[in-house]
Amino acid sequence: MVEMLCGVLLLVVLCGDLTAGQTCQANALRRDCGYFGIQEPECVQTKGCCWTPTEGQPWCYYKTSPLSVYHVDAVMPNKLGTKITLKVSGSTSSQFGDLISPLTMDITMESDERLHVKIHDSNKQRWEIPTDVSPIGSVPSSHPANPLYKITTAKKGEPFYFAVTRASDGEVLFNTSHSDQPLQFADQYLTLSTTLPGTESIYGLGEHKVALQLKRGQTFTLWNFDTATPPNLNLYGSHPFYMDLRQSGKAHGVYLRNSNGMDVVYGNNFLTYRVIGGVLDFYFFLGPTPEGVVQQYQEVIGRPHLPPYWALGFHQCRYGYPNVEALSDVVTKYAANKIPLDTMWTDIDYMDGYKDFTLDPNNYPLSKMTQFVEDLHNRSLQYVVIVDPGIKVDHGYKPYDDGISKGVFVKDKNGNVFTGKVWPGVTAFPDFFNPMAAVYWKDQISTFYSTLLKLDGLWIDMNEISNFCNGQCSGSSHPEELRRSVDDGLKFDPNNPPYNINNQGTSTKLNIKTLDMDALHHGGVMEYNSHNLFGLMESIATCSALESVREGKRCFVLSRSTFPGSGAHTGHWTGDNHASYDDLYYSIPEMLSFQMYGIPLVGSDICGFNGDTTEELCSRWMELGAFYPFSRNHNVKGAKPQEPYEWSSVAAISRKMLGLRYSILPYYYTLFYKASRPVTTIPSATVTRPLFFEFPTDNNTHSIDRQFMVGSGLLVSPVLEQGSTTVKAYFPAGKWYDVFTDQVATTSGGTTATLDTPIDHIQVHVRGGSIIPGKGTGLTTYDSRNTDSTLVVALDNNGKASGDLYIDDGETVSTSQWMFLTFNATSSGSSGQVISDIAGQAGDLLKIPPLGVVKVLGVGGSPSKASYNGAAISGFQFNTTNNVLLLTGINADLTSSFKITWE
Ligand code: MIG
Repeated sequence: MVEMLCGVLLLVVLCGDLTAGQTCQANALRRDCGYFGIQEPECVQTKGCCWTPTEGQPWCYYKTSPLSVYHVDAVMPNKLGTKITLKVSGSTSSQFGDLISPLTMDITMESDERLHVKIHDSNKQRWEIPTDVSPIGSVPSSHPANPLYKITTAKKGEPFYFAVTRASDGEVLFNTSHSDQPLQFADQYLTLSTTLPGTESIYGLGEHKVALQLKRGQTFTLWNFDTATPPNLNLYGSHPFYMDLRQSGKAHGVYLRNSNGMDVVYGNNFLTYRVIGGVLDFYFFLGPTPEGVVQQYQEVIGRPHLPPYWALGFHQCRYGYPNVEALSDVVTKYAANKIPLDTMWTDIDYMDGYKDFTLDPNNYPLSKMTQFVEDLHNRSLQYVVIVDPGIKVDHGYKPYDDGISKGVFVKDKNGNVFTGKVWPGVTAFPDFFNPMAAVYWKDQISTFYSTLLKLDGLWIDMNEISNFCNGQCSGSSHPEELRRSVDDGLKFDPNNPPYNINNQGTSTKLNIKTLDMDALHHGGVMEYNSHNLFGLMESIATCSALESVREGKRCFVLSRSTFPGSGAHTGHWTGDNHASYDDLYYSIPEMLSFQMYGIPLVGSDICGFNGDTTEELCSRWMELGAFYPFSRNHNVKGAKPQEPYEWSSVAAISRKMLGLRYSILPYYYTLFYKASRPVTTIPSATVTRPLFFEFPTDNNTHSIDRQFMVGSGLLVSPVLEQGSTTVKAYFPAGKWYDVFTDQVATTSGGTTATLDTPIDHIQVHVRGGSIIPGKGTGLTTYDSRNTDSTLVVALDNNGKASGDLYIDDGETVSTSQWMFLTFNATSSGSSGQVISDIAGQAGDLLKIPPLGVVKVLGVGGSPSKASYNGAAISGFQFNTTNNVLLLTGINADLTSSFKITWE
């Protein structure tokens, strides 16, 4: 294009000159040439830039030249794909730095469902995410047999583009031949666009507080940042992954494996990546089901961690518990009110001067704390504390001295320890790129565990990294900090990249509330490139430290900052939400998005973190939160207390909803097991999921994010509005039963119903065709695990149902004893049966409580007796009004196959 312009317009002489041919293009991307407060004369006359006042954009901006285009220079097929080289024809100068030429594009057909396309500098190794931080899955040795995709590229000599289509129907999934926005690959600005049909639904690109289905006309910025969750803006974690669901119900996924800051612009017929470093490393997942896309993605980034069983119990936390007596008081009140509680938490309040790995000698003295934790353990409860990455700079404080002597702290550009400011004051940060940092971190956790408290898990906060200063804290912040550099030119400057991502919506500097971009990690890795990885790397070190210190028990880690791969090591809570109905709602799309990101153990602060909650809001939130995979009530310091027993109404609601939760934890735990498994004979799965995962061809489901499914069998429809006592619930096709009343809500589905849902209720329906394994309830998971097993068999319109159950000890890392059971029910008229099969097993599971109760919903005819392996079941009840068969006292041994029949 440049060549053509130069030729046709006879500007050949000028084409070699950098500034010649440049014009003011107000509608193109603007590169800021000014600073906050600059006026037109200085901008235009002194700096030779352009001036166009436009809200939300730089008013003073550089002139730009027409975009240069890459052409295909060579095409070389190889064993698993093709290698293509690209060259810029004409000038390499561009708006955001010189274009790199030549580039190499490696196309690798990694499996039938997975295509890998990587565009990088042919001559120089650029920054890439280490594979031991965020994995890349295994690459096969032979060409896939029946790829579900086709990739086409420009031919030698043609302007570059590539397109991915679905092999079965030729539908175009990704196509970069976007003439306005061709590939640009400069050192600090990499952009690529794909065209979209305009009728697709896009999900992902988190972490943001937005609707599940992303809205067009919005920029999704990925840059880990600590903020009290404003909608739309970049939050704590970065997940450069999206799912694209087409109207046909077929889905595919796109993962850009890149840790640099980026904007992803979603427009009417396009999606554009604007990335400020690294390489363009794309993975395409062909699905075609949404669940398939997620599982294929997780084959690359790593399977989710299987949490200990107790992690699925209820958790209570708050910031601002004044002392150990307050903690005991909470635990006592839970017990007195008979509200389930598995884990008590402590925020930074327990520390001495907010120093990690210490105890406040006055309010949380060691002797009392030891006793408190021992009491918890004696009652089969767990204890989790917070730990922040900032280590106080304080000679004589061992975690600091150790870090200095091992040389494990992040350095500034001059090689000195980088200092920020967090809760304890001036702090240094462990650098997990340094292999010694993992040793250092384990030492600290180990010492804390052996000399202070026998904790059961760790909560890792502030790991974006959050800093109270903008960059290094030395000196006060200068007004210049607000100015972006005006004459940095186009050479690599990590603190002032030529293209500003939309950090917090203001194109502000990258170092606000975090480190400087030239801070140095081990091996010369710059913060600029690795910023988004810190939380993931801390999660890896924390989980592995806990598993070694706690001798083979599965780690429990809860991290605020996450990245692809985090789910293998940690769960996530969605950070500082507000006690508001808006945030009650947003907790659903947030939870569902993290299922796609491979971090199934997720939930929001129940009853709301910031601000005072109300009795009504907390009621609604306890109802919804009882179904989050990770269920924790947490509150900010100074706000009104919100433990569920604070209101007798909320206490009753919590007993009812957590009671239900605990009674179906075997179902949740089985889902977690399936989430953690590679795709084998036991199908992998998400834990909670959007309705469209189960009903992709029902377009009504594509935008639903006020309801969700737990596994494939439960549909949760909460009240999310103040003052409302009804829910408009959509029932996809099928038969649906009310979990509380066993009544049939609809036999056909495809309908929206308005359901009465008073303040003490939430709508939960079981889908005909499912078998939900359960237990008796309990005040702890320990107690409920010791009760007899139960099965709810919800027959579909054909009289069939199926389900499964995973059982192990619930806590060891390499469980040598486990069992995976499948259940299948068939019936016709008044007779039917449930058969159990052992689909997988290792070792002997001794002392598993037997199956005590089977409830069958949707029974035809009117059966009069039932048997277990041929012997009559005496506890027989059939309710002719709602067609529910209840079998009790069955005493079936789960460790061998069995058959239960009725007639
Ligand atoms: O600067 O540890 O998101 O859950 O209670 C705030 C105190 C630090 C932020 C976390 C929040 C926690 C709080 N923390």
